[in-house]
Amino acid sequence: MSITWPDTGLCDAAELLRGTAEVTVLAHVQPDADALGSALALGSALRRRGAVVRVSFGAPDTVPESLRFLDTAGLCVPATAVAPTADLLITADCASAERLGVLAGLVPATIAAGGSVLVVDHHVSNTRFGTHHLIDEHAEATALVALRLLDELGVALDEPIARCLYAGIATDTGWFRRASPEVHLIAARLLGAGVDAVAVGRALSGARPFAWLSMLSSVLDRARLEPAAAGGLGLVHTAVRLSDMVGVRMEEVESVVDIVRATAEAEVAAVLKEMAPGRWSVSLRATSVTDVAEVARRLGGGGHRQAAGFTAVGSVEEVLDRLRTALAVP
Ligand SMILES: [Mn+2]
Repeated sequence: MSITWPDTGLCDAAELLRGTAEVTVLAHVQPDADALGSALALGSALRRRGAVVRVSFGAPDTVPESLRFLDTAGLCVPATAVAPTADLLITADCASAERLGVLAGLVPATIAAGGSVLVVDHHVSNTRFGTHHLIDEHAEATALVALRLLDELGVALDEPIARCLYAGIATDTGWFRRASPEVHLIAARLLGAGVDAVAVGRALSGARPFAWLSMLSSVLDRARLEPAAAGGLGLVHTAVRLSDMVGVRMEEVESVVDIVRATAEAEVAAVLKEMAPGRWSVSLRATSVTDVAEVARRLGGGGHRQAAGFTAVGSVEEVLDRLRTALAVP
């Protein structure tokens, strides 16, 4: 049984940050730019205020190569080097404690030791697993929630912090395609702080190993369109097998869904990524009406309306069958 605390105001969250001397900031496992960027932006601001800061995530063991340009202050430490003694634990972009992977135990440990756990997030499915919660499910990115907190704290935006926030916002909005006018204004503010948008874009999605091309060639060749699936709106899917992943990074594997989702004849796109033999991490994307967060939830996962995921064990066909069934629920 878990206890849920009510949501915390911006003012109270900022107060929590002001009073901390040692803080651990965690992103979710397999961090993306929003999770790690938000964690590093908050961590950098707190380091500047004199706190001892560690930023980490449950897996992988090192910072994904394409995200290393975000950690200019060297705040990231391996999960094994996270001290259990911090008086404040902040989680960024984590909808549940399980998303912390091997570090999930830090939540009850911190609370048991009398510390606070501040959950900063934008997932509608957030389970409110901390002691304090700053969650805006309408925010396009956790980085936007983090920025509000930094503004409340009175932090001056320098380029490294602005870069982290910009990276999170840019990726979570599909390079501003799904960004509101307000978010464009925030992006302008971040660019005004010195962010090099071209360099961020190149680091995150424009600098891929040559092996990416042959991986794409195999994986896209196996893509299938099922017009009758998803209530007749269409499903397009493919799988990235372990044997396809030779010579590419996880970043390249994660990029496949952004190509597959462009299929006009399909409302829903699914990419099965083989994490271990027969163990799959599945990315789901929807174009308009389908709520893939709900579909993912039925399969034990979660996420957002248009971007969600779940994990599954079995053959590709078995996983797809479960997905077809979950998509068929009206
Ligand atoms: Mn996010």
